[in-house]
This record gives sequence, structure tokens and C-alpha cells, in this order.
Amino acid sequence: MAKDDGVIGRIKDKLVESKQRWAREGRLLTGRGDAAHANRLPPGQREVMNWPVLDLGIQPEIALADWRLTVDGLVGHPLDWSWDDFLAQPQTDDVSDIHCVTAWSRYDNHWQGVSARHLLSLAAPLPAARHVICHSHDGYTTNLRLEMFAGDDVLLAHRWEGKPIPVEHGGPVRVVVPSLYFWKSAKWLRRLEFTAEDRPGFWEVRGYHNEADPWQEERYG
Ligand SMILES: Nc1nc2c(c(=O)[nH]1)N[C@H]1C(S)=C(S)[C@@H](COP(=O)(O)O)O[C@H]1N2
Ligand SMILES: [Mo]
Repeated sequence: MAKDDGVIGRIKDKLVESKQRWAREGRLLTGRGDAAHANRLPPGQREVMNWPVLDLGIQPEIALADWRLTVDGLVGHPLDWSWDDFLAQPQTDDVSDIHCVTAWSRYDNHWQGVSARHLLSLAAPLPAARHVICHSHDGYTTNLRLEMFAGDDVLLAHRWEGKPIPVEHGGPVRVVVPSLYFWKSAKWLRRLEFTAEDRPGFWEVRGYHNEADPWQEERYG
């Protein structure tokens, strides 16, 4: 009996502890921080369990032996990485949600790759650099403001759910920018160009929004 009381006491202590922690963190208070994010699903989206493929009708196959990543434009240290160079960089894991402008969202994608922050620390953008233009092997381009590219969850990903990213989803390496609609996440990445002037990409010149924040529903514009 005394023993049982002890166990229950410990459980109660745990519950109290976690509630105290919630109170400290302000958990469940929708007014705290960004209220829009209290709901995980951005406006106008629906959750899917599958992973749709969207491309321009080309899925370029790049052999790892031929793969290179060029980082150029307004940077102090341009980069030209082979596959081995890329894999030799520190690897970062991140779990994030995908929000596609065509209204599907896919939760909890486990990505692994080189963080944009690590790349920035090596490439050292010049003060004049304000934008990053992503160039892909299928001719696709998309533009990101440097601050968006510098987000701590932005990856040059080569693994998804512990496996190489399949070619239809942009392998060997794709960009992942979780905070923006997924068209900003270039598949089959080959070059990152740092520029002073903005340069709208493939979908941005075809009526998609330049910024693409799903929480503001910046779909078109
Ligand atoms: N190179 C390249 N990247 C691209 C695209 C593309 O056509 N080519 N489509 C974009 C769009 S519109 C979306 S929604 C996502 C789709 O990625 P997925 O096919 O892995 O779902 O990739 C984005 N990146
Ligand atoms: Mo898309």
C-alpha cells in the first residue's frame, strides 16, 4: 500500500511537472506567438497521406559521378562541389511539413542534407547579395529572398525518410524550404546564384506569388 502510494505520488509529480512546464512555455495559449500556427494546416489546404509528384514533364537522371553543385554570384567564396564534397559536409536532419499551392499538405517529412546555413557560412554572401536563384537540371528556376534561404530549417536535402530522395521527387539533391509553398523547393538542384536584384523564377513569372507564404495564403499575385 505504502509502495503503491509511492508510485502514484511519483506519477502525480510527473503530471504536475509537465503541467508546470506547459505553463512556463505558455502551451495551449493561442494568443501567444504566431496564432495562425496554432492550427498546423494553413488556410485552404488539406492533408494528404501520399506524396504527389509535380514537375514540368521532365525528370532528369543525374549520375552521382556527374553531379555537381555550383554556388556563385555575389559570394566571397564560390563553391563547386562534387558528390563526395557534398557528402563530406556536416549533415543535418529536420522534420517538416510540405504545403503545395495545389492545396495538399503532407506532414512530418524526415529530411537529411546540408543546411543552407552551413552553405552560407562557407560561401559568405557579399553585403550586396539579397536574393538566391535556384537553378535546376530541368531548366526550372525559383527565387528566394536571402533571409528565407537562411532559415534554420532550410536544407539541400538528399535523403527522405532515411533513403535517397527518389528521382521523381528531385534526387540526388533538392532544396527544402518548409516555411514556403513547395514550388519554392527546387528539385534536381544544380546551381545557387546570389544576386542583388530579384529575378522571379518559372512559376513566379507565370502568376504565382513572389513570396509564397502559405500562412498568408500567398498563392497568386
Ligand atoms: N526542378 C524543379 N523543381 C520543382 C518543380 C519542377 O517542376 N522542377 N516543381 C515545383 C512544384 S510546383 C512543387 S509543388 C514541388 C513538387 O515536389 P514533389 O514532386 O516532390 O512533390 O517541386 C517544386 N520544385
Ligand atoms: Mo506546386
